Amino acid sequence: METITNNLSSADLMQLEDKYGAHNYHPLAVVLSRGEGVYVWDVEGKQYFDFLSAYSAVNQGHCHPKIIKALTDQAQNLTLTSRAFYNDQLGPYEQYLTQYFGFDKVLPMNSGAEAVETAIKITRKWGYEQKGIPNGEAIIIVCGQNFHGRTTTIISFSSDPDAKGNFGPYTPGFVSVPYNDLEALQTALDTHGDNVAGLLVEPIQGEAGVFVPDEDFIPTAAKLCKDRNVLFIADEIQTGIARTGALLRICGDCSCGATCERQDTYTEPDVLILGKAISGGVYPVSAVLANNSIMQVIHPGQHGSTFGGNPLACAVAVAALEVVKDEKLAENARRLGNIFRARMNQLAQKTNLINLVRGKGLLNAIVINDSPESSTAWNLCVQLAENGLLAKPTHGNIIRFAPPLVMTETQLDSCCAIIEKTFLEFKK
Ligand code: IF1
Repeated sequence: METITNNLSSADLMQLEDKYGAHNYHPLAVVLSRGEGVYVWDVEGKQYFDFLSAYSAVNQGHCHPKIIKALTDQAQNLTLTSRAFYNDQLGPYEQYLTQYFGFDKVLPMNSGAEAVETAIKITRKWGYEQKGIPNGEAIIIVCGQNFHGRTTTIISFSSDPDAKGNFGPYTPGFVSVPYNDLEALQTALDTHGDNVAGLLVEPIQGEAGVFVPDEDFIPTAAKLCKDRNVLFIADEIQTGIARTGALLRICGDCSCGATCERQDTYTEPDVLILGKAISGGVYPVSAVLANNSIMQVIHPGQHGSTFGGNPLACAVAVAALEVVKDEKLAENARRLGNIFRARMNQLAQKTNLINLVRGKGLLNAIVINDSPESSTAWNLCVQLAENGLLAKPTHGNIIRFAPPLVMTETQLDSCCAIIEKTFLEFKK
């Protein structure tokens, strides 16, 4: 069989995906073949600024040399043992990761959804064995407009009909409250009281359109949970790893980029869920972190996965997390994010296409002044690609802008110029 990529054009490659691949995505018509830092190139050699970063998985930039070296070095030795045996990478990785984020233990998984499912299982088991919830009656509170992955249990509590429709029967045991609504959360906690095992929440709702809650929402929600012996579960799969200008979004406005002396802005979660950029986008790595009093509910044979904690994942993740600190990515994301939002708010004064600019660090979105059903946001992204910048709408009329955190101010300036040019020349 011919090698798959011998001089096939973008059109050829898109046709292959259309013919042989499930149609579970609707990508922009761009076929990428190389990535380096903030840049990607398509099959025909056109260069783009990547302003999506694989949905915040490539925070460290495409093919970061240190992370790639860790991957290729480890790949020469040992890639997978399963957990039937120990391996020489897992213990050091677990020590590094738990000390990096300040928890006693980690349960290593692969995809973000797997980590969310893991957190749900741990929370339920803790509810029964530690909190004394009657078996089978544990409730986990979630927020409307959430996105936590696409498994059957996770979409069971989705409010997105596309994500949920015709995938039933659904997993019970979830109660949804409006995001950023402390009163509704308090009511749910009061109504379901002793049966609530946890609250699962994104510190910023990414897929919902980079919805940044009120400053007091996360800290107060965590306190309401603490007061009622309910686990506060932070899904930082998209907002974590320096993306929002702090090591974690729940660090609030501290940008030390490390596990500092927990500034008063830090909200301590009982369970922390990480994914995506924990590996710099080089390999599927996710993790659930918690202290002993919670993680102790899991015993041999009760949870795991073939690839969870594999040597390759461990080596890659250590390198990827070292890059975050060595290159001060949290500080850079904070600084450049402020510049970006200022530039976009100036642009909003010159065009009627922009309703709102919002975000934290380098997780930002522009709400387009058109209906979610319109194709304006999509067409703007098509034009942005034409002009050399890749971004994609989330829900209908919202464009997410999330470049790799290694971007320089000069590169950001060029990207803002492309966005300004595109918006100012755009004809609906
Ligand atoms: C796709 C969305 C973003 C996540 C949070 C868990 C997961 C995700 C907060 C699951 C994953 C990805 C999935 C990806 C697109 C992207 C996404 F549009 F789907 F919703 F970022 F907003 N928690 N988000 O953001 O992690 O299992 O994917 O590793 O195409 O589905 P995963």
